[in-house]
Amino acid sequence: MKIVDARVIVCSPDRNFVTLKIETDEGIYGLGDGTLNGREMAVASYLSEHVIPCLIGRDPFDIEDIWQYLYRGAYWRRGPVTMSAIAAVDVALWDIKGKALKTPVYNLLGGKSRQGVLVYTHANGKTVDETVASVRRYMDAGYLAVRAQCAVPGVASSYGVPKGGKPYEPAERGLPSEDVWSTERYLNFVPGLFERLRAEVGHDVHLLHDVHHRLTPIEAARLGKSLEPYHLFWMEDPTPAELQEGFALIRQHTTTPIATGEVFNSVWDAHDLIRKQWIDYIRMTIVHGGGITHLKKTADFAALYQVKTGFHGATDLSPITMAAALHFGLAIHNFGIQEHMHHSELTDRVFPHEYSFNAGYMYPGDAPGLGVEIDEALVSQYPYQRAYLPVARKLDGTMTDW
Ligand code: GCO
Ligand code: MG
Repeated sequence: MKIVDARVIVCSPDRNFVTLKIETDEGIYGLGDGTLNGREMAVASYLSEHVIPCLIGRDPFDIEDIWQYLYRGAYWRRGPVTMSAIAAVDVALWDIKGKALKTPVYNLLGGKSRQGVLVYTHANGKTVDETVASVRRYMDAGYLAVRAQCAVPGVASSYGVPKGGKPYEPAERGLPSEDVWSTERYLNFVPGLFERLRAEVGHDVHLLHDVHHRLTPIEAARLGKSLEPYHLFWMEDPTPAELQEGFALIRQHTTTPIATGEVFNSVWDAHDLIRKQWIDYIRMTIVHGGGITHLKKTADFAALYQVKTGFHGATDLSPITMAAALHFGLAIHNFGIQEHMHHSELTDRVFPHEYSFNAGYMYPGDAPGLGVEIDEALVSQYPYQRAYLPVARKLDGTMTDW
């Protein structure tokens, strides 16, 4: 089999997505996701200008060799743009191989290790009451694990809380909006939120919380310690992870489990975090971490240190990545949990898919390959629209981590 054509499709059915379609001489094609929120066109042009010309004529079954060719062959390694582009190719090739062999991708990764993939979704509210009600709604819908975010009093536009009654969506069209942030108010508020949640929803549901890279290690240590009575499933991104040994300080003080890595793009970003057991869950994403091929190696490395996966699954990862993550999560042994943030109804129509949710678990379906399509006629009605993630400033105006 040979690759005869490849195309990048950038569309915006409620939000932007970058999709790579690779076609073969046998009529089988594969789809890969290369969406990088707020930097979509950088990946699109990396693919069209620099990657696609090198793919034509290659055997799509040589997934490992093509991965190494694109990674080592670029000389300039790593980074979210490069690794998202490589991921788009890699995932499309796994899709092709599954279709050619007439088997779902999870079978190519070792087969089923479990019957379903445990997922968590996002609850939020402008007040504690609203957040409690939102968690309850998702529990009633069958979720066994729910992330809870709440507006912090005195901090306008808190992370994870929607504006204007719409579902929460990280990126916004137009130029970046500015959020404000106060560590002091946040740290004083969050323990009370979880105290109330446990009192109201009991102890069976898994509760998660995303700190979104906003604390110093010692502040994160204080938060983790104060949340221990409410036994969170995890505290996510407690501090920016460039300083990997910052996590050692957090670990000295708290047993609240830690998840990090949604902005990582290589196993090297997590090397110390994993081998020193400073984290419990690795959140690297198939789309931003070089695809299934590189994430499989990362997960196997993490398994040696009893670190489990907890992959990022926000709306800025297309249904193609969601499907890939579900096949992956069904197959690997050290799967922990998968994030599931609902795509809009329009996004789901543009990317018809086989995966489904039932009683807290998701299932990738048994279609050959990944089981996701793209409706190209519909796509043409929703062209790319420039959009950005917000930026954040402290109350005194200093730029801080969003
Ligand atoms: C999460 C994330 C997202 C990110 C978003 C950025 O845990 O789901 O933190 O909400 O902010 O994916 O593009
Ligand atoms: Mg997060």
